[in-house]
Amino acid sequence: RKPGKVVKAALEKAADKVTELVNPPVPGVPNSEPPSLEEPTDPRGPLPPKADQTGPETVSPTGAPTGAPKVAMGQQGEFLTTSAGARLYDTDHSLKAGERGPTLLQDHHLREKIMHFDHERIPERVVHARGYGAHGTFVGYGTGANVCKAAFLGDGVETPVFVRFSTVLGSRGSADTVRDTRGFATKFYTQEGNFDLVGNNIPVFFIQDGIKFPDVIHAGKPHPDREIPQAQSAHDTFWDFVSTHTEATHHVMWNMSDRGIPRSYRTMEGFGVHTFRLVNAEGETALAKFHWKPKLGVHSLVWEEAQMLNGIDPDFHRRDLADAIESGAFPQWELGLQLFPDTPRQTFEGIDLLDPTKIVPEELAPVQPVGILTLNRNTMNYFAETEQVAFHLGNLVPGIDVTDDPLFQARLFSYLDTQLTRLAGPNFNQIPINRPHVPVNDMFRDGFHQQAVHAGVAPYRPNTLDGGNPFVAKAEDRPFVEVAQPLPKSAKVRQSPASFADHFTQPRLFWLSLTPVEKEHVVRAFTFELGKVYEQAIKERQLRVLANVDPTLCAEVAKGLGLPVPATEARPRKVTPSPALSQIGQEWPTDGRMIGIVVDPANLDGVRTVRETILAGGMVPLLIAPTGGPIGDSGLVAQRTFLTARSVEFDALLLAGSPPPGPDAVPARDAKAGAPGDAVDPRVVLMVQECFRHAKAIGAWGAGRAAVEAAGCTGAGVVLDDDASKVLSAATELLALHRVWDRFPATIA
Ligand code: HDE
Repeated sequence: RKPGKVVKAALEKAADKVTELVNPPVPGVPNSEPPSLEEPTDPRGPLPPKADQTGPETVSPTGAPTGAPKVAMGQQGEFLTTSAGARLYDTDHSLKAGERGPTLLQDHHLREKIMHFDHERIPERVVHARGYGAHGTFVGYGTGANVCKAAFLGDGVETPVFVRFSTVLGSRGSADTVRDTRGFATKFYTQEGNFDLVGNNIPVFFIQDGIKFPDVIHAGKPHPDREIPQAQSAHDTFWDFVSTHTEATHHVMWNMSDRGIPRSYRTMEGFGVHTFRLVNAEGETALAKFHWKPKLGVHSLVWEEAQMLNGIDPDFHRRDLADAIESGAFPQWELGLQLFPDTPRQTFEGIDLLDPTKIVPEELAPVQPVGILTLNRNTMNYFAETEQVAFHLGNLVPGIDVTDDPLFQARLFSYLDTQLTRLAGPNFNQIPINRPHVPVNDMFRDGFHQQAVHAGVAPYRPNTLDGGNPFVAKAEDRPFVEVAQPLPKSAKVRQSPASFADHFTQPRLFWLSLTPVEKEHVVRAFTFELGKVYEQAIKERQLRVLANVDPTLCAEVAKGLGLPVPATEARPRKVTPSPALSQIGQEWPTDGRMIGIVVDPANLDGVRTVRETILAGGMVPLLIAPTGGPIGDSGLVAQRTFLTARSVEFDALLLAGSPPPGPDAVPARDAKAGAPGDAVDPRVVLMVQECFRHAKAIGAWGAGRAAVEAAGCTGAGVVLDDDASKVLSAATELLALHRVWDRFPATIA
């Protein structure tokens, strides 16, 4: 009467039999599962997404609203299912012929789960593989409207954006604080389609013609035989290339300067590098260079700090950006334009605007702010957003057009082409992070990973079957129209204009614009990098290049390398320095700067007030104590311990106490009993010494002074006082200058 039950009972009996046969009981081992940890069994509704995790705007592949929930949330649905939606009752055990038997081929869930996992990785970007992204908004000031008709620059117009910062040379898993150029790519989801500004934190490039891009990258990437070194330029092939391509000198000068090791993405300038052509509503054109100016100022790490961070916290820049956004300290950059008349020669003050190895000093063409970018939302899924975002210089909107810069032109091909491999087909603009926020009505069809179900029968124009749709836009519908730029009267040639041959004037301009301490850093960086080169001939050749830039630079590097200064005919060119190129000498807001406070739980004098004042000033106080968690019953909590804290995390260090060595402290090897340092935990002493070496402000009050004394650190930027508030205000003043450079006066004039 009840066949279901009968069949079930028979099946269970048979299964028991099979189990017994295949998996005979082992004496002493119970034939049952170990007790599992308690887990929730009742399906619940989705958890509300965190405020900063609403994910990318999701419209349909054709741009029409989907009506679907904004974000497909993983781990939030009621039941675990297969990818085809069938509910699953177990995902921890494969289907086996008995508990100890072989796995059955029929286990669809096992095969599907492993198959999908096997294919989770996509090729990393061929350059800029290591990156980090965040969402935000751009608000136009309206000040650019007289030169550019792009709607997103209009007064108060708010446009969603996604920004991806990156290093260039390293693999996806490489460290953040390597010496390298940084990418600064912005996708503006404008009401006229996506505009991608794919820039760097250095305003010039290594090469003048895109055809050399594979060469410079092959030289910069690890050596092909052993695949070392990772994510850096301190090796033979890089210096072999740049010493034989003197057009790279300007970019190399920037890389060897502090710009190559930014303190944070939040303190980095961005540059569009190439000259663009802007068009206003009247059809008038102007040439322009794009700049991003960070509200927090331009700050860098010092080299030793950068090297230490690569080991201590390889995700330093990622963490810094994500933490700042999470805490509500939204980083901001102003977008600015340098404007030049669109003359037939396309030069400005003798500088060739089509040469991407040249800048135009800000003193000659001031950067005019046209809008502000705020990053205010972290990604919800790294892969879906940061990894799958695809930037392309050809994504332009009405009012912004290309120029004939030969580097720009080659990029126009590369950024489309590269996605075919990386994102596996031509439909990458249908991936949510890449979708425009306006309707898409292309006539592209089919292809791998097609997400749209296109209706209609006539994806061609003109047609009579689909009502003539889609129509081409008329002038009043604001289409993108290329500027009718006249072509030069010339034969086809494979050569560059004569002006491209000047490779040394601007590197010299850069060098002479730096302060002595910045120059010293450049010298040390060249000496370090060339010191890692094996081939003597390469070092000598690079010294000859430097002789063309500046005799002092060349002589100082030669001294460090222990090589003779090359004889040269080079006569220093006359240049007018551009103070805007220096990072030192201004005061900047201290918002978001990290201040470590070493505390001794036995004596918390002044700690609470100092902590609250730091927070009220928009900075981040981090209490460092012998152990983590609540500090006694003070209500204060230690966020760092002597085991987890290293100096490189902090912009300044304050000491409210000098805690004795903790139980887990390893004394210095050469420590003598009774030495002054003995009374203080050696890790605190090390922290003070490192902060001192890295020219950071150090302050101590009360018992904290003993730790500074034990570290043997005195002089500029070390503030000792009995009054905790006075110490804090002096340290904050020093922070605004970024570092205490006076501590180590530079020896280079
Ligand atoms: Fe790129 N570049 N590039 N580049 N570039 C790529 O595109 C290329 C250049 C820049 O966060 C690739 O989607 C060529 C200059 C950034 O996703 C690739 C040339 C500048 C990013 C490519 C250049 C840049 C890229 C690799 C010489 C500064 C990361 C993956 C003609 C203005 C974008 C990808 C992101 C990425 C090619 C030169 C900036 C291969 C051929 C100059 C910020 O298409």
